[in-house]
Amino acid sequence: GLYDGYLAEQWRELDKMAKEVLLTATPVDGEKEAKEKFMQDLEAVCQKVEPTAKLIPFGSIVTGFATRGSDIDCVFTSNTDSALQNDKITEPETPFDRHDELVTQLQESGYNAQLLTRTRVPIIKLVRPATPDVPDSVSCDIGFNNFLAIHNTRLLRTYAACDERLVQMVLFIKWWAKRRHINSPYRGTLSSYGYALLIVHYLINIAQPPVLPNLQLFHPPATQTSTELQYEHNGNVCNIWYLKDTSTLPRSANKASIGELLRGFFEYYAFTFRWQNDVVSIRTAGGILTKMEKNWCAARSRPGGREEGQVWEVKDRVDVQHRYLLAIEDPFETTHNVARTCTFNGVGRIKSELKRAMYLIKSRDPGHHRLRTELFEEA
Ligand code: 3AT
Ligand code: MG
Repeated sequence: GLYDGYLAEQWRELDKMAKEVLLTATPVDGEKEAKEKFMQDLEAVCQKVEPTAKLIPFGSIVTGFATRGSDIDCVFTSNTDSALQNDKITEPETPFDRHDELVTQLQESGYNAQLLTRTRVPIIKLVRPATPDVPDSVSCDIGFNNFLAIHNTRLLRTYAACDERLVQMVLFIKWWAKRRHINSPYRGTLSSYGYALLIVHYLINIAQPPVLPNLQLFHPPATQTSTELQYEHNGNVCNIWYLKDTSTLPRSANKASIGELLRGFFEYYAFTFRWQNDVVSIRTAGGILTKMEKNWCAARSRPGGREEGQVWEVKDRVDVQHRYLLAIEDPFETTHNVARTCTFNGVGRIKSELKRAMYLIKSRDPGHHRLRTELFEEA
């Protein structure tokens, strides 16, 4: 009917835009190789300090979610026994602690390297300057104990291999979120990793028929060794199993275009997802848990003064503080809220950006001029 025609028109416009965005957002030719070369050179310098040093990449350079100029994330490992062997990654028994020596060596080798020690764990930050072939300067973070990130990166990479629409959605949403300034965990909004999890949840549980299967719900074969099932991190045992060989899975029965899926994504998070109560949990059947059942809201009796910027709700005659305003459970470290960086104002901005996007998508301006010019307008 009329409404179907109206919807189809919105999908078509978004689809056209998505193609344009993918052209601009995709890294330039040779960018991935240049980033890998940069890491190899760094690794060689690290080996001057610690001969067994290896840099293991994670994040968007591995998942394929990298946009133009996006950063390089890697983790330093120095113990060959604990290094990456096949699919096994374990934390080193004696963590590397000569960070200062390493930074000095990097600086002497000509890198502009800095040790950040005020962070929860030490991080070395470097920048690969722009070159004629790769015109964006690229920053690089070397971490020392975020081995779990290697696992969650591989989970996302495996999802990306299931259906190419995941990468396309992530690139579009990241490009939009960056332009609208709602992709800065240090400034109260959500990391790229958080957006990727929101999209994975949408594609597993909300899009019908599903675009992605839930890889964490397949049963592990009896032959799996314990290092492939569990990983101990910060004293928590994480269940890290997921289906890794997806070659025998059937293709998704969902044939929706990117435009249709993007519209569905915006509509779901702008109007259907219950931000107050729900936790996005991609490992769980259905994809949603509640803050109550995860104990992600602290029940307190009504205190004298409320902290500013907190949301309270009266339940069973006590005030319930929503400790996490936006809740996205990490797929492996289930006590970790990936969206814990989001402040009250940050969540408000994300929500209003989602609604704004929906409003623009639905606007019936001829040729959708407003959609084209305003959706990606620098906020
Ligand atoms: P960019 O291309 O850098 O924007 P990305 O996919 O590399 O996107 P991030 O740089 O945000 O994403 O994160 C890199 C990886 O670090 C992704 C994930 O393995 C890990 N990570 C990031 N944020 C979190 C978090 N809040 N909790 C757990 N792991 C995280
Ligand atoms: Mg990154």
